[in-house]
Amino acid sequence: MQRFTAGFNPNHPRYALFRISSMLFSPILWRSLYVMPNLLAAFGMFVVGVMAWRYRTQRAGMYLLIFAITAAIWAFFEGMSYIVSSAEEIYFLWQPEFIGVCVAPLALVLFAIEYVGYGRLITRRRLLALSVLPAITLLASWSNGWHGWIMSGIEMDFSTPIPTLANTSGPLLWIYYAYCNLLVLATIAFLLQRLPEFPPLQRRQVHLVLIAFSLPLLAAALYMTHLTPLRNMSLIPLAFNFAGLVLICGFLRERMFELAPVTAHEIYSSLEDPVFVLDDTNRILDFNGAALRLLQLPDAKLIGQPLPSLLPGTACLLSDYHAEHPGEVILHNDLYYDVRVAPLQSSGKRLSARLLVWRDITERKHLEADLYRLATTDPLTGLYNRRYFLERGQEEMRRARRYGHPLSLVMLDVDYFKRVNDSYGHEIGDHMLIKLAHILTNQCRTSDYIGRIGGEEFALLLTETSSATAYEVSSRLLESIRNARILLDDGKYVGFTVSAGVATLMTIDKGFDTLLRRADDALYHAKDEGRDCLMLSKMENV
Ligand code: GH3
Ligand code: MG
Ligand code: MG
Repeated sequence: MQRFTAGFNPNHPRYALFRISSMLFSPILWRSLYVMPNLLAAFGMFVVGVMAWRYRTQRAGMYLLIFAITAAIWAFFEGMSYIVSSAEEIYFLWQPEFIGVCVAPLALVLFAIEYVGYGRLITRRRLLALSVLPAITLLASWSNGWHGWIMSGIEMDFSTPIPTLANTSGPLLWIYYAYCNLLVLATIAFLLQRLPEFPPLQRRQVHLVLIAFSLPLLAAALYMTHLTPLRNMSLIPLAFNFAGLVLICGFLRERMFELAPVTAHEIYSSLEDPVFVLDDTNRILDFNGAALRLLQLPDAKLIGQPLPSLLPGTACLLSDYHAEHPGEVILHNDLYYDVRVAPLQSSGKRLSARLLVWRDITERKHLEADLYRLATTDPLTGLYNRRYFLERGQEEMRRARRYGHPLSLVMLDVDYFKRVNDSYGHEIGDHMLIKLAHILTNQCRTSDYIGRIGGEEFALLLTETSSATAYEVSSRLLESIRNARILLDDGKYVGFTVSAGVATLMTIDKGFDTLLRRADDALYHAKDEGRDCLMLSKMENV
């Protein structure tokens, strides 16, 4: 203040502006302008790193964590380098700073690719290839004293408001800068090209990445052309930090880790159900891994092949091009599939291609078959149970009436079965019932129905069979049963007989139960006659 001439009062409010401008030139303020943004950015990135720690198990989270830590290191040491004032000290700080310089840009690019759902493109090999130049640059930065590839000379620039390291980038650093810019540019170009593929919600995320990525590009351009507002102050670490912050904001706003966009292809290939895309002549245009396993053919042979020639079971399903309803396909190896056919659409436009989604329903089919068997048959003999036999009987009766065909019913009951149980035990009794079931099954036609309708009572429904034929058939059956033997535990054999009653459908039969009652009456008649014999219902003549 002594420099001011007498009569000039710098404390006068009139000179406030002057006072402020002279303060602006104070070295401390200048230094803060270089230092503070970097320290703030380092702190910001540190916070981001803490936040990203939670998500480190996801790949995007891991890239973000690596980016945040290395970007924080970068900004912190960049800030520190404006506090020290000798070239040696700055150079010393560059050693740790280069960890950030060499890792953060790549980590941010990887994070952005993962963020927009193209993480599958980052294979281990590609990652390795992308890391080569950053690794070389890092090693070179640590051994710069020998070759000067990173900094061609280490000298201070005193023309800046505070002493800074002169911008003397060596050849390798130029190459590395160009590489980073190319990486960022390539990512931008890739995203721009793919932008139309993204649904609107995810398009916002891509826009965010594009905005964030243009910042480091701008900063690099300014630094290279010496156009930074503060001379020799690199804005690149700030720009990368800021880009990271923009993405973090997106993350907070859209909770992107929960909503991480997934591309259709990823869903498609990770599906456990086989999926095919066919053209309008049913040739395969695309397929997923599960589809390949279904066909058990080499990958290369599939594209262009007509699906019905590989899987004949699909021919019927695919014959109607406009059918969209699901169909069932049974493959040769007894596998059941539910196949859904859907036309492919692209932005509202129908394409001449169809999507086939297969679902393995073999287990369900087997379960259904088991349930059906349990509901319709008797577990001991495997014959139809009473309920199912009556159902079939009613239907056959209606059919016989409609076409005027004969229909006969035979009721059979094992004679003195209680004695068999009492003398030889229940197990032998069961064997006897199974044996009887075998004889009935072997001697009847497939068009006949055989049911176990009581403990030791059986019924035969003989379709297209007159009273006389039914009598003949039953006589033969009784003969076979008479000759059958059951092996006992002591090696001896025991035989058994049955009594039978036969009734043939007549106009007086109101329903199947009437026919059943008549056959039953005839059976009791046979029992009364001394058993091991056959009686016709009283209302019929042979
Ligand atoms: P009838 O000649 O008059 O028909 O005499 P029966 O002894 O055969 O007739 P009854 O109705 O008195 O006895 C039938 C026996 O069948 C009674 C029951 O314990 C037995 N039984 C019913 N279901 C089964 C089965 O699933 N296994 C065995 N072992 N026995 C059964
Ligand atoms: Mg009985
Ligand atoms: Mg009996």
